[in-house]
Amino acid sequence: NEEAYLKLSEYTLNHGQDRHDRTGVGTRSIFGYQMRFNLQDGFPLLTTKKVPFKLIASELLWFIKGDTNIRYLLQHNNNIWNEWAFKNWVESDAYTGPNMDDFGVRAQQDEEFNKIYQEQMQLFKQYILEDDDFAERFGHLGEVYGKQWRNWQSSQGETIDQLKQVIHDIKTNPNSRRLIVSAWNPEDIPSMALPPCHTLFQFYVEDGRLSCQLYQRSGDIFLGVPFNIASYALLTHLVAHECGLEVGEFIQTFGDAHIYHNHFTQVRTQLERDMLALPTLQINQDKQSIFDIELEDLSISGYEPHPSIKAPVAV
Ligand code: THF
Repeated sequence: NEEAYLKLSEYTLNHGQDRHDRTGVGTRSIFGYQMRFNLQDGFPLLTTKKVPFKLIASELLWFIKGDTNIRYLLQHNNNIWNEWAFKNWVESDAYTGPNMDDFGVRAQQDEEFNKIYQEQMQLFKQYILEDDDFAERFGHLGEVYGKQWRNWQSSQGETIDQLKQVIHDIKTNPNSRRLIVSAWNPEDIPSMALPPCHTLFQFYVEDGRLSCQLYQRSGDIFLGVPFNIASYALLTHLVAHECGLEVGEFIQTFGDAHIYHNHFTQVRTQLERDMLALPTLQINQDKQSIFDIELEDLSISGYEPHPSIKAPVAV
């Protein structure tokens, strides 16, 4: 389980190619890789560093609701998508503050600028939370996961609820080879803050166990991937719970998996640590449907990881 993740980190560090990337930070990258997590062995929340389960759960519930506005995330103290919405604001006519060009890279290199950036980000969060019009205008990330999972726009002007449909199909036709949800909508790519990294996932039912495989076109190994593993493991648990199935495996298949150049020291620190016992997930048994589950209905127990390791996120 966790070992598969540590092997990916180690392999990429030792055998990856250094490349330039869109964010300007630079990565070491490999192409084509697969990890398997047996969900019967425990919930795959990494123990070699602390991974914040509540942030993962609130992000997933946000997708499941079909929401694409960061306001819900901010209401749950979840800041992981702020930079992408912030970018829309500072690049718009409505923004009159100090110049924020290339803020992601500059905030890391220039302490003076970082202060100014933090101030603007604080303001941005406050406006999103307190001003409905502002949130409507700048809180949306475009047609991202929530939109494609729940409200895919068809050429006939209808919307397709892929998630509801796939759950229905798992219940009625578990042997189907078409249990797929796609977030990759070529028509919508230009309007997205960030084209979906989790391109497509497929379910598989065997012996009363539900497995899930994700095809991920791009993975930030140190920051994003630990979130992604836990997020899809949680999704698999929630869908299994609704369908009256046990959980099987989560399989994560990558296109470009990479470590950012400013994460190398952190990765090495993590690789020196010993793995600990995996936690277990509890879901409120009074709720059956994935669409009724709220943050309070989910908890993790037996999680005593090594301390968290801070790292800057590339925008
Ligand atoms: N962009 C990049 N460069 N990496 C990503 O992982 C990523 N995501 C989402 C969209 N774009 C991305 C955002 N997901 C963190 C975790 C997940 C994110 C973004 C940021 C992060 O900073 N995690 C910290 C803790 C954060 C906190 O406590 O607030 C950590 O230590 O894990 C891929 O989904």
